[in-house]
Amino acid sequence: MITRRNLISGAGVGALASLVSVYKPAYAGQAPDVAGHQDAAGTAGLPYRPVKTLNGWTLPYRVNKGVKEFHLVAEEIEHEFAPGSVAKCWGYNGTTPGPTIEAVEGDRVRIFVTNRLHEHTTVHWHGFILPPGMDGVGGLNQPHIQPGETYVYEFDLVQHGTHMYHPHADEMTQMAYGMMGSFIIHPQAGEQLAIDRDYCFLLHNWALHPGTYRPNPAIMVDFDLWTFNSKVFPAIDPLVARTGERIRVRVGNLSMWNHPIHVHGVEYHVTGSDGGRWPRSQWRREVTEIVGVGQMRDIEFTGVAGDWAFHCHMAHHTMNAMGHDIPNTTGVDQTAIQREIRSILPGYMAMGRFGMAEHQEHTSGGMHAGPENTLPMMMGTGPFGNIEMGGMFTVVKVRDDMQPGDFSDPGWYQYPEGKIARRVSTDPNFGNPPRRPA
Ligand SMILES: [Cu+2]
Repeated sequence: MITRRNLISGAGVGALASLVSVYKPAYAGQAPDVAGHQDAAGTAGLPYRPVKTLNGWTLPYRVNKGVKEFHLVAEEIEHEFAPGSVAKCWGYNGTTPGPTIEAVEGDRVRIFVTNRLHEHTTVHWHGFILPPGMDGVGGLNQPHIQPGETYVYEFDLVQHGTHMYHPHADEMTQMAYGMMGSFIIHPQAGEQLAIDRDYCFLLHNWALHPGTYRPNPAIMVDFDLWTFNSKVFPAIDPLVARTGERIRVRVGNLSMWNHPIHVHGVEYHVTGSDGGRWPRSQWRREVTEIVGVGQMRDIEFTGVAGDWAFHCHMAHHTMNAMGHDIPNTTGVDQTAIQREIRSILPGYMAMGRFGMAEHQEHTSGGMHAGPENTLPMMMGTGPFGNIEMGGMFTVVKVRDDMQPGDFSDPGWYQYPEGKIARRVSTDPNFGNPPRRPA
């Protein structure tokens, strides 16, 4: 058993060295799969269950005389939010968010940061208890890392929990372009209650205005894209599990809004944060938990067979770019104006008289094509039709026959006979529903 105290003694260091040498072969040679999926088979022998980063990957490391060495590279990248929308973004090691860093409480880490941007940067280790010279605030804690330079950070991990890393230099711009990553510290003593699937992702917003190719960092409120790990629905990976498995989802927020994270079909417990896994007495039962700007929240639940929506409950955050300034057309008969516009713009179709649902029908039908490089406001098709979502939305897919460690998409849920809402009438005057007397 390694404690903080005996780590400092020579015997403790030796014990740590032999412990970390166990990790090394597990990750040795593991190539980052930028397209999106960690190799579960490459993690055998780890003294912890690795996290699954939605649409992301985990940064391999090497062990140098008992110290875990990581290397981050800050650089400009081309990023796809979903097919049909790519942009020049900034990230780490080729992706936004950057790769997830995973280590264990009690580890000493050495993190090299190479700056391939054309302006200076730093990295702040968000939520970490560390010496002030390692905290990464440019100008305050260290000189800035100039273009082309490599700096090294080195500190002990004295806590466990869900953490993040991000620049603390021209922060507004660098984060607006996508520079951020998750940093998970596993508890040294193991998990008191075992976790079967451990997911993590970061919340973010982007001012990628219709028809443009670079997010605008100066925008404060009018964002166009709302993302889980820099992806919008339906490009966000589903959270898959086997019935009865204990699932943890770790959510960090580096966007400029708070996000009420809501899961259907289960009552979950909020069980942790950057403060680690909380004592059981502090767990709270919720169905929606606000993850505030700069906060981390861990939620846990037991998998129930089915397809369950998992999303931010701000309705505009499950939409893609929209014209916020257009007049409200609900209830407005636009037949006459449609006729007039068609005389100059053949094929023009007015929209929105009865609501906005027709938007997805029209865009998927090839009408109302927006500016280039612009996603429709609503996307995604399920087994019963358009899902009419975008942005911060994905699906928890739980199946009885999902193999442990299998994260592949099982397709849509097959509903048991008679266990699905169904049509009983097409007459609007059907039945005799009670109405409040006038
Ligand atoms: Cu939100």
